[in-house]
Amino acid sequence: MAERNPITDPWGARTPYGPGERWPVRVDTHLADGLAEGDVDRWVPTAAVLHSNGDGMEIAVKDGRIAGVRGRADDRVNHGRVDVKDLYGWQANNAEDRLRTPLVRRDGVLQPSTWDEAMARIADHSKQLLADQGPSALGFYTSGQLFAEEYYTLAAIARGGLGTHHLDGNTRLCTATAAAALKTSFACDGQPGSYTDVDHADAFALFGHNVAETQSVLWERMLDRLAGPNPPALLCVDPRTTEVAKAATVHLAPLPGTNLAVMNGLLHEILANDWVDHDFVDRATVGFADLEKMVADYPPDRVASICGVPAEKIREAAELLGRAERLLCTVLQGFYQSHQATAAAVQVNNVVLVRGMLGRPGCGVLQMNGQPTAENTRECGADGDLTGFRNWANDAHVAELARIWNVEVNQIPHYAPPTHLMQMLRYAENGTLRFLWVTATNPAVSLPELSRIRSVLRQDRLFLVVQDAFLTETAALADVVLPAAVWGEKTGTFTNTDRTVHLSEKAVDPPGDARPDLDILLDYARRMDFRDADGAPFPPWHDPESAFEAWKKASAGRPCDYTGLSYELLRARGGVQWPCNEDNPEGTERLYADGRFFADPDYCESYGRDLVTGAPAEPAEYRATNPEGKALIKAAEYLPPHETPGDEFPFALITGRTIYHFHTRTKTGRAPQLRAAAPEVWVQMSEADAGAAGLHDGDLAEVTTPRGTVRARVRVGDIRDGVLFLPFHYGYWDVEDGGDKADRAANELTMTDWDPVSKQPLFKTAAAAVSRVPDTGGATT
Ligand SMILES: Nc1nc2c(c(=O)[nH]1)N[C@H]1C(S)=C(S)[C@@H](COP(=O)(O)OP(=O)(O)OC[C@H]3O[C@@H](n4cnc5c(=O)[nH]c(N)nc54)[C@H](O)[C@@H]3O)O[C@H]1N2
Ligand SMILES: Nc1nc2c(c(=O)[nH]1)N[C@H]1C(S)=C(S)[C@@H](COP(=O)(O)OP(=O)(O)OC[C@H]3O[C@@H](n4cnc5c(=O)[nH]c(N)nc54)[C@H](O)[C@@H]3O)O[C@H]1N2
Ligand SMILES: [Mo]
Repeated sequence: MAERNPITDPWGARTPYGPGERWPVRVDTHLADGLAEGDVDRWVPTAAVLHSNGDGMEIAVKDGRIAGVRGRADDRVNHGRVDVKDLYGWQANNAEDRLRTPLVRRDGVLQPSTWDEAMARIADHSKQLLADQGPSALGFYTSGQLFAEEYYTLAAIARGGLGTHHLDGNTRLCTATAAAALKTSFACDGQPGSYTDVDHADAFALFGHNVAETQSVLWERMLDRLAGPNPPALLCVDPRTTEVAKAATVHLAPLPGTNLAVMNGLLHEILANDWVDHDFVDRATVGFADLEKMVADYPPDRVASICGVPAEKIREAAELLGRAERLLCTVLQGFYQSHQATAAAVQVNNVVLVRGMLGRPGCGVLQMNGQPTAENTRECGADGDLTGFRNWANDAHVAELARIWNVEVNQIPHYAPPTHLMQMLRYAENGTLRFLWVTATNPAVSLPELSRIRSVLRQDRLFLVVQDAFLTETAALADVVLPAAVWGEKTGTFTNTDRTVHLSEKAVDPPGDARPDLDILLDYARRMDFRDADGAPFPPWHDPESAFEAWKKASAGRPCDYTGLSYELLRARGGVQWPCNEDNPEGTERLYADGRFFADPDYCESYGRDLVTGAPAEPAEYRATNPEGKALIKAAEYLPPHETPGDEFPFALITGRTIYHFHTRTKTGRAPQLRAAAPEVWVQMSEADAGAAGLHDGDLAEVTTPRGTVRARVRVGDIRDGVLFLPFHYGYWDVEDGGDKADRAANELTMTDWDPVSKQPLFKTAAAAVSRVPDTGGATT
């Protein structure tokens, strides 16, 4: 058989299996041209970093450089398979244009410097601001792509060292809604389910989740079930006819911005047909009566007119959900990046709760993560969360963390909920935030309304530090640029969507003077001379393993308990699911298997928020409604988005991903195979809409919203009428000619608006117009 070309055949050959069987192994490998497995000097264990699936891999090292990757056959997540981006993406590590020295801005120009000069500038500036304005002048914007050890260190520095409330992650753009939905329904973050549920389910339901392109190995697992005996039913909810939709038993293609109405309609049918596990609902939940009352207003006919989906399809979808015996639901950006994001994602939890689909093999919900290490940003508290899934509104939890850090409790700011990113940007815009340190994210491409973002980041009065492997669009605006070691060049742990923790070992040295993020952060802490209550240097750890040991202590007794793990154990065992502690030495496959939750008022991470306004619930209110710590069923009414299609902007614009690129392409754009597979931005539209606009495949079109314009080649088909789709991967770092590439970042078009509960910005709700750019038809770029 000819060898597979992963670009043209990204999911490879099927290895079918039946319910309850073990998913067969298939090991995928890609090595540098001409290299054979036998030539490799060393194989170094790690896991995938270009999505959240956590696929176990090994890095091939040849002559001190990364020279390929191979899947780990024994890994619980992927059974040897490797996503196409991971097969090729490692080449970015070896790119010629890696940052090799720090850069500082002198006379308006970024110029090479020493580490000492760069770090001294940062520390001096910090000290000055602390003295003049206090800690609220300083903020940190981090990632879902560092390691747990690094987030824990950043949280300790920002909250325990400096005492600023302004620390958030790009998880705000990514999985803030996953966390918010889990906190709403279970009073705590953490995925109930496990990837092995795919092996047992008799129905999959994917809500705004294009798993085929965004977690392709998980899709391979699903495809292998679909190709095997007794295949599961599949529901897809997505306005595009994705690969998932093509394989689906039922495909609902709602108008963007109507997810909550769809969900209320599905729940209306599930309740009306009494496909309800009343025993489970009575025993394990509170709030069912509110849901009953709410969804009574959403009969399929009404929902059909809101969502532009036939009422009959809604009934079919509800029946699929209602009759399943082992139902696995997943949710991702089609829900999270829309308005009413948390409210809609919570209704998926409600489907699972009313159907009693928790804690058994094949049953559950994965409120998906996107980035490889987003789970750790949340656990460690490097976003708006309090370290260890503690509760900001519970003073005893803040005090406990202060004890662990040995700092005064008032050193940790907790007078208000922590500042979310969109608010930090507002403070920077207003001039109260004067220092922003960005690690491992590229906001000048990935945030909404880029013209505004550029004007905020470019201000003279804002001291901008950017820590990255490349001179990104954001780094180009910085006052100081710090060259970072990345995956493969440093050691640390990270946790995927289904709570599987992997150790990722250093395989090669970073290029030039680049340093691991952990070392850079600890260097800053020493220069700032942070001290604990006894005058000892804070944080006290000094390398990845000592940071991990410290993090374990902070996680002890919390839902994400890591105390049973160690580097040694992870080396020996590969991926292990938390909680892993004395009670669960092997790790934990499924949460809530015993119908018990982390929801006790004294223990829970969150008291919840109002789903429509986002107002936080009072502790007393929570205690009164949920004294026994059950799961919470919360209902919400549908409201239309703020910006809807109209005369001038008649289309709903959505944005998202292709299988070949990761985000702003800093890695995948530097891998020749991936770059060639998707070299330029495009706009997807339906046959009918293209016809009406006089547009054909390959024509150059202009997509306009009230914020800006993007030029993109037209791709016709596989999307519902009235909707335009743009991939958001294409920034400007590699634009050589101005030409028609000058306007190509999707986020020139998106708006400054967010979900009131999770504060996640809306990347999938905007009104747009499209028109043909004259005399440019035909030729594709
Ligand atoms: N290839 C690749 N894989 C990735 C990434 C990547 O950049 N490239 N990034 C990783 C990260 S960080 C993330 S967060 C995940 C994201 O993974 P996904 O969420 O699967 O990806 P998206 O393409 O953002 O959006 C998913 C789907 O939402 C649909 N959608 C848009 N609007 C709506 C709506 O109003 N309702 C519904 N129901 N659906 C809608 C889109 O048509 C799209 O198919 O992918 C991860 N994996
Ligand atoms: N329109 C639109 N916009 C979106 C989305 C969408 O669907 N539509 N999705 C949103 C989502 S879900 C996400 S997650 C964001 C992603 O947005 P970004 O986080 O901005 O995307 P990346 O390109 O992954 O940027 C990560 C940066 O970190 C660097 N990096 C990688 N590893 C390391 C490391 O170990 N250390 C350091 N210091 N740097 C490192 C990379 O070189 C890269 O520049 O985009 C969001 N923006
Ligand atoms: Mo993401």
